[in-house]
Amino acid sequence: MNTTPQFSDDVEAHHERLDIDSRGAVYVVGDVHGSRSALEKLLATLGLTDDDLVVFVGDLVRKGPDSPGVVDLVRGDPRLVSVRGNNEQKIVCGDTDPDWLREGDRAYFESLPVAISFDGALVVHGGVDPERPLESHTVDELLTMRAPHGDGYDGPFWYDGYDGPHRVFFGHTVHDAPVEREHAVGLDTGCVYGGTLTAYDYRNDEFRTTDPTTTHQERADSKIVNPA
Ligand SMILES: [Mn+2]
Repeated sequence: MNTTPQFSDDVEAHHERLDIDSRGAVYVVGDVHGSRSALEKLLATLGLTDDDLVVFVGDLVRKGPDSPGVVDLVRGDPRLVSVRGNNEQKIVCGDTDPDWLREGDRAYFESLPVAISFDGALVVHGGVDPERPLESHTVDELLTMRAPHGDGYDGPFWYDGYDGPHRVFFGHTVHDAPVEREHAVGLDTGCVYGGTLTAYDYRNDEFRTTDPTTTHQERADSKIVNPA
């Protein structure tokens, strides 16, 4: 399955299609949330070469201790690319104006695509509603999808009902272990809540994860999903 996803014009304007044929290793990484030290540890574990590619599922910033440090790391390395998370979107829309925000940060977040795709893979921050065509989704829906017919963290979650055609890599919903389904791979393992930072090795179909991190924010257990 190698189909380019079809979006509405609004989303397509923020969709980046990547050709990974000439790339080496390809990783997809979960929500970093300003946890620069966890990101540095993960990248050291991956040992990237010049041809490798790392795609982040968004929410690079907010909640953790060093959002600017994470922005600098990702912006400064052409091998690292990210979709926009709802936390970047809040800054783009002016809903929040964090004190760490610097000249150029907002423009950088605005430059981030809402969707990145390659092969049969689709990377978005939130997810997709399994009962509606991809073309009908808005930018906000792709950024915040969690439980389309449920109530937030009570579920049922979108990925429980999704059977393709794309394999969707996502963050946004915190899990105590990565979600691994045929058509959905959930990578937010809560590194800012004392969990881990997770990468998915696309070529080898395996997860790479840091040790549990320092807790920067407390989170109720009811807002951490067990994917089993
Ligand atoms: Mn997040």
